[in-house]
Amino acid sequence: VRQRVDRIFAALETEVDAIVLWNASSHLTDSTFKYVSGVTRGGYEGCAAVLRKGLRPTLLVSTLEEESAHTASDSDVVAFQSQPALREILQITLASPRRLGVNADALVLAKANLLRELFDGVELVDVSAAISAARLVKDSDEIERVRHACDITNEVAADIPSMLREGLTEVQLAARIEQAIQSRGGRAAFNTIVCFGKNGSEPHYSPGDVPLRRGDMILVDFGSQWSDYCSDITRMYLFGGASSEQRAMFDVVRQAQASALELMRAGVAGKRVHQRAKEVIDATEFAGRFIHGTGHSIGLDVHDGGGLNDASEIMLAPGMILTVEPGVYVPGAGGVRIEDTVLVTADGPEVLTTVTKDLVEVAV
Ligand SMILES: [Mn+2]
Repeated sequence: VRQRVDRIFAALETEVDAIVLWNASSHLTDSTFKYVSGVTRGGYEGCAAVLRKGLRPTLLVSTLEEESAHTASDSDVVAFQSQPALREILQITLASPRRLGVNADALVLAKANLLRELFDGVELVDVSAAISAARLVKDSDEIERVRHACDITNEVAADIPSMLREGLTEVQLAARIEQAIQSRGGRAAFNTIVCFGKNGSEPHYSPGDVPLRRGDMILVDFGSQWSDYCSDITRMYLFGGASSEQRAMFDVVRQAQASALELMRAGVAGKRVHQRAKEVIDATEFAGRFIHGTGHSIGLDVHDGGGLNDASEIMLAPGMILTVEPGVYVPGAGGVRIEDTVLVTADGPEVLTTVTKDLVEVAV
């Protein structure tokens, strides 16, 4: 874990006296706090971390989470009882810095303003690119945690056919899936997407009070989070037998996903993987129906920085974990997406979401 801070400083383009991570309220926390400390428990609302080159991180934590903070490896922990006390500790820890690195992707403006108030004349330098670059390549501890999160999703996906009943609603199926994740020691990494029939045409559809009918194609996109690390998977099911139209749509996506997966090798540009998936789909009757990027980096966050799309500047390297998830979407008819969480190794791609990706037809 100590090396994670070194990796951030090694990727910096501008020298800074220190980097300050400062969480706001619960959903506005920077998961980089967990990355640099390796803590395995706690939420760290309002807490801060000070990173300095060659030194162990200093975690400034609320007394509400002091015990959890001691699960951090190789960090100094200083507890505070109030935000004014935290500000004082920050001033003592940092003395009078000229340049402070901040993660512009995750620092709220109120905290940035407070830093300027606390440190007269300080220059705040955005170091988010260095943080992203460090986090993009996972170490062995991170890989094991993602692997475990994927094992949970594999087990839950294998159980989905047995959950299906005529009349079951999308929200009810989503709840069953999330309960199955929790009973295996994980929690939902994001709100589970369940689409019945034509609702599959919207990639980020929110499940509704829609009952399952015979002949519906079912798209389920979910992920589990285990020990703070995430997995992400999309699988397709058919309640009954597939029509030739449903089968054709599925087969195109299956082919596109297989072609993209082949390219998940060290040295290949992320952009190229996306182009390959798009080429396969655009050569069929579904041309133009693939309307999003092919994948995203995943780790502490579901969207962990960087991805596989036209604007991608990523060059694949061993230790990167990304999703590969092409799809086709036909408004009024439905959609298909197939998604795996994939580890790039020196020997090629390792698909971590190993459960079958066949279109599973459930007898009704
Ligand atoms: Mn995804």
